[in-house]
Amino acid sequence: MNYEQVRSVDPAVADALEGEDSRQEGTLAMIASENHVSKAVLEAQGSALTNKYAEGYPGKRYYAGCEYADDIEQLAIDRAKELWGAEHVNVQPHSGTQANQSVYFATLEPGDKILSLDLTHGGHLSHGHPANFVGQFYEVEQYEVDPETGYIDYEGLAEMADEFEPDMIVSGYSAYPREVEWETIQDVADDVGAYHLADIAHITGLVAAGAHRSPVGVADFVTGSTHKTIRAGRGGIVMTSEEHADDIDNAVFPGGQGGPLMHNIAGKAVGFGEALEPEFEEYAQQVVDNAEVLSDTFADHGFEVVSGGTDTHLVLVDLRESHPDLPGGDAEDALAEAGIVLNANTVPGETRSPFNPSGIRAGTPALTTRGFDEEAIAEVGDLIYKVVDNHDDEAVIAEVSERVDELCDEHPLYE
Ligand code: DSN
Repeated sequence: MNYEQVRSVDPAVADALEGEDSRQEGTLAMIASENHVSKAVLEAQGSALTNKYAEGYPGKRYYAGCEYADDIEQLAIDRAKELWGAEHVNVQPHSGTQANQSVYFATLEPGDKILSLDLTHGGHLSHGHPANFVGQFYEVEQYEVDPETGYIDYEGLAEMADEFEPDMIVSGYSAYPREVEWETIQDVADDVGAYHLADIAHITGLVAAGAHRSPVGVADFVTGSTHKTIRAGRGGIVMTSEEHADDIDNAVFPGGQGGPLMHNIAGKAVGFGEALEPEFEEYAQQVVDNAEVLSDTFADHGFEVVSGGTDTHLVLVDLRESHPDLPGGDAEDALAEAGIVLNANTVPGETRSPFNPSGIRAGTPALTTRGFDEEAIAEVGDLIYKVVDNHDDEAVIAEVSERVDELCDEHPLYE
């Protein structure tokens, strides 16, 4: 990117912006929630719409001058409906967490009960962690994955629901590598008279492309982020049926937010348009194929892969068996030194602190955007193992770093 204007008024920020561009170009982005949006999405997000207030919804705004904001928001809505097949879509949430907040606000009273997956088993802060508003405003109980298989313990979930009688069951996860049985969870919700929120933040793109089964039309509410696997402008989205449309719209605005971030909604519209092109299906399938190869490569080296593999875009490794003295945070640091950027993650049955947990999580969306295929991903898997296994050997880290530089050059970003 060219930051000529920024540089002329603010060299310090221009330096940091250029630094970030170089960092993204010269490292392997394997944080499972990240991706590289197109230049078109970047341009839309950087547009003059950042100047515009447009409280309300298309055709029903509280300010004048919203004709282009209306066009853009309606395009984002229409494209989202086509991508996910939803009856009603709200594209205004500033983030996935705020999308979730709007669903809780639309359906629950403070003190109502939420049943969701434990954070250390792959859940998300906004599903009920005590440090998040959800854990403080609502009564939360949490289900887990089966300790033997690493898959959601659907029977345990049903038993907990019978006993706890939740008002809301949350499915959809941040560090769960397997396909989710939305219908099974919906049946449990129906049995106990609870709403069902499916948070597909991580897998929006896989669901849109048919690479993961869809909860749209199954769960009462589906939320997501728009900048992860779907690769559109940054923010969140809520999908629901006509029945809940007004409640959700009122819960987003004025319930939880003021002016929508129209520049980000422009980025959503552009990214959704790109995802409607046939190539996006190939991209999403490649993301999943690459994750499977990464998982197999890890397993061949002796890493313990949680659940024994993946059906999605991410692989979760529990380091306790193969590298008992290496916490995930230390592995993350060594990998970052070699130019491989991923995150330490808690694992089911976590025994360490969340600040330096027992696992690492690796995702393939961003590398797949750069054109990494199965062969290239297998090599990345080898490099990750090499660094983890030699995390205190500077010579090995330097050698891997050189190879990472070459891989980045072979797969340029924003040519
Ligand atoms: N920060 C995201 C993730 O990494 O999973 C979730 O919000």
